[in-house]
Amino acid sequence: TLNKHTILVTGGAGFIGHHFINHRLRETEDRIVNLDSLTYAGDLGALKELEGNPRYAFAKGDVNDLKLVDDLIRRHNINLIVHFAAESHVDRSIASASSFIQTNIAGTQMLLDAARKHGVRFIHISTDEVYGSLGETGVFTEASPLAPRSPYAASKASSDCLVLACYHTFGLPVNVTRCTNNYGPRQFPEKFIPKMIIEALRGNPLPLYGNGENVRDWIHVHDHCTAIDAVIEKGVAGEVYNIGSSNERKNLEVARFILEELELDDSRITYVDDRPGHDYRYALNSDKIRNELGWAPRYEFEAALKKTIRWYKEHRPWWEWVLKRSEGL
Ligand code: NAD
Ligand code: TDX
Repeated sequence: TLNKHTILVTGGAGFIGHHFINHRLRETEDRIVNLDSLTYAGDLGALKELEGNPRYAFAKGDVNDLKLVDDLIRRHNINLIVHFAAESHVDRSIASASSFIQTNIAGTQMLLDAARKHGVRFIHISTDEVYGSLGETGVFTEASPLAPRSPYAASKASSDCLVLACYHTFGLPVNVTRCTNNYGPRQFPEKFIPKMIIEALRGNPLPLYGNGENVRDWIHVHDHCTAIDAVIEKGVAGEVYNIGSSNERKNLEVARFILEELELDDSRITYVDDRPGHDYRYALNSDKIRNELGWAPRYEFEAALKKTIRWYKEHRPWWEWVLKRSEGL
C-alpha cells in the first residue's frame, strides 16, 4: 500500500492529471487539491464523480497566482506538489509561444517559490522532448544533454532546469520525471492518437505530417501514473527519472492500425505539410526507474490501443463537445 499524502495537483483537469487524481484517490488515502485554470485542455467532466468526496477539492486558478497557491498550501496543509499544469501541444507553441513561456516557465518558478516558502516537496512532470530528436538508433538516458527543438520543448527544458536549480541552490526536495508520449481515454483530440481516431470516425482523411515515418515511443497513461507513484514513494531528492515502456512506432504504423481496427482502408491516409522542426524520433531508456524504484509498465500497446479506440467510438458526445467548446475559447 502507498503512503498517505496531501497533494496539490496542478493541471488536474487535463488528460494525464485527471487520470492521476482518480488513480490516487482510488489506490491511496491521499487528500488532493486540484488547481487548474481550465484552459481549452481542461475538462472537469472526468472528475464529476469526485464532487462531495471529502478527500478532494478543486480550485479554479492559475499557477501564476502566488496568493492563491500560498493560501491553498497553507489551508490544506499540502506536503507534496505534483505539477502537471502546462501548455502541452507542440503545434500550438509553433503558432504562438507566449502562453508556453508564461505557464510552463514563469508558472513553474512561481510554484517553486511557494514550495520553498512552505518546505513542500515538488515533483515536476516533464517530457522526453527536452532531449531533442534522435536518428534511427540510440536512446536517451537521464544523462543525455537537453537539446529541445520546439518552443514547447524549450519551455519544458527551461522548467526542468529551474526545478533542479531549486534543489541545488536551496535544497528543496524535488524530482523531475520525463515521460514518453501518452495515450488513453479522454486525451484532448489535438494529439496524434485521438486525432487520428476521431478523423477516422468522422469519415475524414487522416493527416500525417511529412512522410509519416517519424517515430514516437508510446505509454499508456495509467502506466505513467504508476511510475509517478513510484517516484512519490521512493524517489531520491534531486533525481530525474525517465518513464517509458519501449513501444516505438512510426506514425504511419499507428494510423494504419487505427484504420484496420475501425475496418477502414489505408486510402484514408493523407500526407500534409510537415511540422516545422519536426523531431524525427524519441526513445527513452528507463532502466533507472525500473531498477532503482522497482516500477514496470503493465499495458501492452496494441491491446490497450484497441481499447482506447473503442473508448473514442463509444464517447462521441464527449469529443464533439470538447472540440466545440475549444473553438469558442
Ligand atoms: P493537457 O494539455 O491535457 O492538460 C493541461 C492542464 O493544465 C489543463 O487542464 C489546463 O487547463 C491546465 N493549465 C494550463 N495552463 C494552466 C495555468 N496557467 N494554470 C493552471 N492550470 C493550467 O496536458 P497533458 O497531456 O495532461 O500533460 C500534462 C503534463 O504532462 C504536462 O506538463 C506535459 O508537458 C507533460 N507530459 C505530457 C505528455 C503527453 O504525451 N501528453 C508526455 C510527457 C509529459
Ligand atoms: O495531425 C497530426 N499529424 C501527425 O502526423 C498530429 C497532431 C501529429 N502528427 C505527428 C507529429 C508527431 O510525430 O504525430 C506525432 C505525435 O504528435 P503529437 O501528438 O503532437 O505529440 P508530440 O509532438 O510527440 O508531443 C507529445 O509528446 C510529448 C505531447 O503532445 C507532449 O505534451 C509531450 O510532452
